[in-house]
Amino acid sequence: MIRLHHVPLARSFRVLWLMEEMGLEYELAYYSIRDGSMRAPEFLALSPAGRVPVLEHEGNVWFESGAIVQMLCETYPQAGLMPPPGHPDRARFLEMLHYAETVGSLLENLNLNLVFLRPPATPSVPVVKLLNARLRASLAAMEGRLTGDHLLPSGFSAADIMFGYGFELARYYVDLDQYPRLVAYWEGLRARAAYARAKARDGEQDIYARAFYPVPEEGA
Ligand SMILES: N[C@@H](CCC(=O)N[C@@H](CS)C(=O)NCC(=O)O)C(=O)O
Repeated sequence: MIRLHHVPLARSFRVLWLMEEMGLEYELAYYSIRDGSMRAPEFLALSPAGRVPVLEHEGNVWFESGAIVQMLCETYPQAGLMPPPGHPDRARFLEMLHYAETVGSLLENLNLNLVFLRPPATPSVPVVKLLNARLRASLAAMEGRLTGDHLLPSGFSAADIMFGYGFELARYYVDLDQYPRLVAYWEGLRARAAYARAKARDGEQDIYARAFYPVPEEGA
């Protein structure tokens, strides 16, 4: 039995997409970040920080998207979505798996400031400016490095799922037209049949109410 604990459009989408790429059969348990369900004792027993994704897999419980992605790639090596130890792309694969969370943590902090903070609390403009600049710099660095259709010279891998997911969400905070290579790369990923199948099961997101969240004006 495989069950993914999932919030639409959250990092659990990485695992959903990977499982579609692998052709696995799985159930989804849906949550919302907004309704307190992720602070219920039953959920905290699965996920110590009350976060998604959590994957129940054949009697084991795994959390942290990067770890789950790596575990699935190791459990199903026939899917060929991870260069094994000793492969020339192995180091780059691991770098990208974790770089995806450098981007993910910036997005998360922008979300906290601009999406989840409730009045009378107001976002810190200097902090949001800094987060936005760091997000742009982390994407620009990848724009400069990308040389082909995928992050690894050997082709599509789970690293594209980890990083590509974050690139899609960056559109809420930065103008993606600044990164034409990454946009072309992302268009290629979105065209994958498994991505479309994952999107069909993702569910209605209730995180973002707007299409774009600019850096607020000082004193606004
Ligand atoms: N590094 C963790 C981060 C997980 C995480 O923060 N997930 C978010 C959704 S994208 C979450 O569950 N947030 C709920 C909360 O912060 O209360 C991972 O990659 O799995």
